[in-house]
Amino acid sequence: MNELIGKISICIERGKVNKAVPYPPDMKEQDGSDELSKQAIDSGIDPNEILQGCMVGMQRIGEKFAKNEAFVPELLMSAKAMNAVMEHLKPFFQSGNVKRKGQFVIGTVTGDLHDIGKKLVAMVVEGNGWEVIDLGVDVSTDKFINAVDEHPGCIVGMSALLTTTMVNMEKLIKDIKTKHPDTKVLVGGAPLSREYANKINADGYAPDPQGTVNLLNEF
Ligand code: B1M
Repeated sequence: MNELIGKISICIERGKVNKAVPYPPDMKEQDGSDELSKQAIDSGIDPNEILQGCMVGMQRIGEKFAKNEAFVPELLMSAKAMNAVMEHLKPFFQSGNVKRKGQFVIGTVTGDLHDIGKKLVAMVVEGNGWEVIDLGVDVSTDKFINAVDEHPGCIVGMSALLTTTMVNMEKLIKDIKTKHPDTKVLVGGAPLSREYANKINADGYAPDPQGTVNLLNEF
């Protein structure tokens, strides 16, 4: 792994956002994910590689959390560090295309507050020529349905990161399709699978942002 990307991974894992923030104490006054990702971009490193480095850091903090070696505040700092990188990556993923392919409504499902993956999907979809309406996190059935009312013909995307919230997707899909039978609903998020998507009558499952774009382009 490139040295800068390795350092970015560590910043994500440790929740080191920028030089000014004194957290974590042993990294005080060192560059954080903010400065390092800017340096990486300025030195011509592919934004996709920077993103891969971030995912490694997120994976590591997730594993520590699962082993009770890290707790929610640490996850929050990692999320902050990742958001700082995403601010620098946004222009690359969103650049270019006229928004003419259609409208994509996306939200993290009821009960779920994870939004980093959903934001990445939104960014890449937008960069591929779709208008994105991001409903945020903990999105209720009513909010999804209102968005479909307001954007007839849109395609809906749902994200879930928890095994306890992915189960909410089935009812959300049923309710949306009861009111808008022709609306296509795509689902994604770490605990999901194609089999699960089929089981809950989703119209498609995407493991990542590019997979979402590929599915959208098929409709
Ligand atoms: Co939480 N968390 N978290 N967390 N968190 C996980 C998901 C967990 C796996 C950690 C672990 O135990 N190893 C675990 C879930 C276990 C499970 O259900 N099986 C967990 C838990 C338990 C919890 C809490 C319950 C902890 C607690 O309070 N005790 C709590 C729940 C809060 C809630 O939602 N109600 C909680 C809270 C949080 C924070 C708020 C602190 C923070 C989120 C901050 C934020 O998002 N703004 C957080 C974080 C950061 C994580 C980990 C460490 C990282 C998640 C992440 O951002 N990954 C995570 C462990 C891990 O993933 N390794 C963990 C990076 C992101 C780019 O990947 O989101 O997978 P991901 O998105 C990917 C794909 O999944 C896909 O594309 C993205 C890019 O490739 N994708 C889609 C995502 N959505 C899509 C939608 C699509 C298509 C593709 O639509 C078509």
